[in-house]
Amino acid sequence: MLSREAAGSRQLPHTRDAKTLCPYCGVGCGIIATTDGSRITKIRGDNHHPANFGKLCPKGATVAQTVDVRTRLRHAMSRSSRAQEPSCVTAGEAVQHVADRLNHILQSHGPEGIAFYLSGQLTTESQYLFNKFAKGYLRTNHVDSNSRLCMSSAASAMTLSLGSDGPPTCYADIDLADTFLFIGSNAAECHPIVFGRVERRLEKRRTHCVVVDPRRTKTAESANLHLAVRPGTDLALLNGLLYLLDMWGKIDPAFIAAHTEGWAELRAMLPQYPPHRVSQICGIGVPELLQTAKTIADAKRLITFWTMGVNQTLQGTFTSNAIINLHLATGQIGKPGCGPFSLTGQPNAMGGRDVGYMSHLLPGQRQIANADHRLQIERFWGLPQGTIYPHAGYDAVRMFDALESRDIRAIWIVGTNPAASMPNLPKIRRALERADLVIVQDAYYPTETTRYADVLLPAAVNLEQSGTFCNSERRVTLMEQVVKPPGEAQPDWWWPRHVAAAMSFTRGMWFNTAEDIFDEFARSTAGRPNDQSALSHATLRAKGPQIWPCPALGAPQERRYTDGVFPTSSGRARFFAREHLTAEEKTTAKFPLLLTTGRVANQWHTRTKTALVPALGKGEAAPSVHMHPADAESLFLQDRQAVTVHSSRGESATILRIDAAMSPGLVWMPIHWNELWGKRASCNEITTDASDLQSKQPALKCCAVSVTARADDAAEPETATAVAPLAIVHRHV
Ligand SMILES: Nc1nc2c(c(=O)[nH]1)N[C@H]1C(S)=C(S)[C@@H](COP(=O)(O)OP(=O)(O)OC[C@H]3O[C@@H](n4cnc5c(=O)[nH]c(N)nc54)[C@H](O)[C@@H]3O)O[C@H]1N2
Ligand SMILES: Nc1nc2c(c(=O)[nH]1)N[C@H]1C(S)=C(S)[C@@H](COP(=O)(O)OP(=O)(O)OC[C@H]3O[C@@H](n4cnc5c(=O)[nH]c(N)nc54)[C@H](O)[C@@H]3O)O[C@H]1N2
Ligand code: SF4
Ligand SMILES: [Mo]
Repeated sequence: MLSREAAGSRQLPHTRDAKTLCPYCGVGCGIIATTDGSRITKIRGDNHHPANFGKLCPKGATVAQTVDVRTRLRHAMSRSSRAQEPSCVTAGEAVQHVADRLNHILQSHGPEGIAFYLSGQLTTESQYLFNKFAKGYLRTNHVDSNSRLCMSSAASAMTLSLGSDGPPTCYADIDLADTFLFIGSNAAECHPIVFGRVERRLEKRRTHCVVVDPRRTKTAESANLHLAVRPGTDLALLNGLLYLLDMWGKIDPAFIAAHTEGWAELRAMLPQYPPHRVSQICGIGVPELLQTAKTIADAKRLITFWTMGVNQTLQGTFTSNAIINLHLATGQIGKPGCGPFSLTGQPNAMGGRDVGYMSHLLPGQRQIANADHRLQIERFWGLPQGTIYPHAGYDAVRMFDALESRDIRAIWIVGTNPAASMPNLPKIRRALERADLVIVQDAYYPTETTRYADVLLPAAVNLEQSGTFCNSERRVTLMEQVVKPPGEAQPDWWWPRHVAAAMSFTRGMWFNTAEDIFDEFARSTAGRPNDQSALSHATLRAKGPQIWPCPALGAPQERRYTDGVFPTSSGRARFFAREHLTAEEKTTAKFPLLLTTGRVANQWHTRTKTALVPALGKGEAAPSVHMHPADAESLFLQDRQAVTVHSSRGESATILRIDAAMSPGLVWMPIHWNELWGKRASCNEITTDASDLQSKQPALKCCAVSVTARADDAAEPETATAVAPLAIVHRHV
């Protein structure tokens, strides 16, 4: 009954080179993988790929070591009660089981009882099919993704200010720019190949770099100027910079008059941000502020990169709007070598946003709340008018709230590990415990989330399938399949395709290849701001990676908005006058320190892959909380001492690291070490799920905590080897 037409059974030629992509970050580096027919024998950077021109960082270079490993999920598993351990079932049995249980929930609770939590690490084809299955066939809009924790603020700001999601810039602009501003981005560790390109540019004369980050990061070390702002104060900084630029006559009145709206209102607000006030709010000196403003005023070509230090704050959308304000006011957009450049976190978060895998979106940058957009997609999918439910579904945080309150009964989690990566984990665990049905589709086992699964579906990783990813500069690359997936693992789209068939949703879900799904997706974007209708797997194979917009009639655009026309209702870009609010979580006598969280260069998120590569575990390979020497001294804490970090939500067991890169009063924890490493090791035991009102993105970058010595050695995280904790649990399966 089940077709094995997908990647698993395709005949693959023996020794050969295949063009594929790095599965890690949004830089989207091209890889040439050599295979002997069954194994990957060599990985090297693709010299012709415009994202990396042959370069790879240590994660990308070692990706072959994460494929054929003991911790791969090879077979489907299921259980009928949580009291049992899951046992292996065939793919056919798993499909039928999922179909029966979803049918049951549809009948007892209606479509709104079912939710999907997807990932920016899936192919566009898989993201598209899950979204279509849920919104078009099951008729639930409770489809969200880990992009809610990641890109949501930048995406909503680009849509509000410019009329379309997706950055206006491209990587080639880096080679043309003379000034770089990094706000809340540690690109040296998180987007290393892009940052390398910036560093090469900085070797040239008359180039400048300013980094705004509360920590002295590796990125900050390469900069001419580092502004160690207080967390959550970037909006005040940006308003203060624009105030100075305007006062100095360093704005572009002609651009403002011809291509924008809302300047008068914004300009009227700016005098509230004089240097002395901004310096107080941000905790930086007036001279540094003036120097930054002068650097920007003198810039002929400015690129502003921003990521999680902005997006994961309560004013993430407004701060992103303010970054765009700066570029609109100075006319530094739509021209070579300049523009606001939101770097994408995950390798295919841009593709996910293009297919509309958020609870408020439909394919082709369409909005669920827009009746015309719904009708267009209903027609396109061949569904009766009124099929798509007219209201947005729950965002990620609200989705888990609804699971806890039993509004939602079933959740299908694909390619993400919420029991480690969501804020306020004590609540997430309660939600998963209370669910009637948890389906976890992952490539590895165990993860922090698999322990809650009633059904486990094995997924192929990207080197085992063909499909597309779209990177930070909006470039779509075709990944060729390199090796076969293990056991009964399948490309992610295969599972909803077959579950849909078992639920008798055949028409419209009957795809047999990723190529067919891509063709439909590409057509869905025709005429939209993210038009990719000229693309197909065949075109991408023949012509190489392509940037969108790439309409069927017309040339692709590396740089958007070169004509000064924006896809808003008026054709003008919009200024937004956004006030800085002191809304981030406040320190108290009980929780006197601010915690921020983030990444290190050689680990990837919850480490299901990077824990498998011993070379990446060298150096700082354990959970930690970093603290300024003065704070450690006043708390009588020693370097490498076992400590507990407390917040009003929970506590995290970790190791203290004294670190002069921290500002006094601020502590920092990496996100990579979670429950599989040690009990309560995750920073998300304590983070807040309070969210930005516009984007619904949680403020993962700032919460109030205290740090105390930990006496209980028994609860200390295991630190034997980087791989052991995963392997130990795995052996029990
Ligand atoms: N090595 C590695 N690379 C990755 C990833 C990974 O797991 N590992 N993940 C990928 C993904 S999905 C993402 S989203 C990106 C994230 O890439 P980044 O956003 O660069 O990484 P983070 O470490 O999360 O946060 C960046 C910086 O924000 C700072 N910050 C915290 N609060 C504030 C604030 O209020 N204002 C300012 N200005 N800065 C603040 C932190 O100190 C931190 O240095 O990385 C991608 N690349
Ligand atoms: N405190 C704090 N929390 C954060 C952040 C932060 O900065 N601070 N950052 C947030 C951000 S920006 C992000 S993007 C999230 C990331 O959080 P997650 O998405 O939870 O992190 P990953 O470890 O990448 O999880 C990916 C999961 O998919 C599996 N997987 C890998 N490849 C495939 C595949 O091809 N198919 C399938 N089905 N599964 C696969 C992996 O084994 C893993 O279990 O974390 C968020 N959480
Ligand atoms: S920079 Fe990102 S995409 Fe490139 S090799 Fe490193 S992790 Fe992979
Ligand atoms: Mo992310």
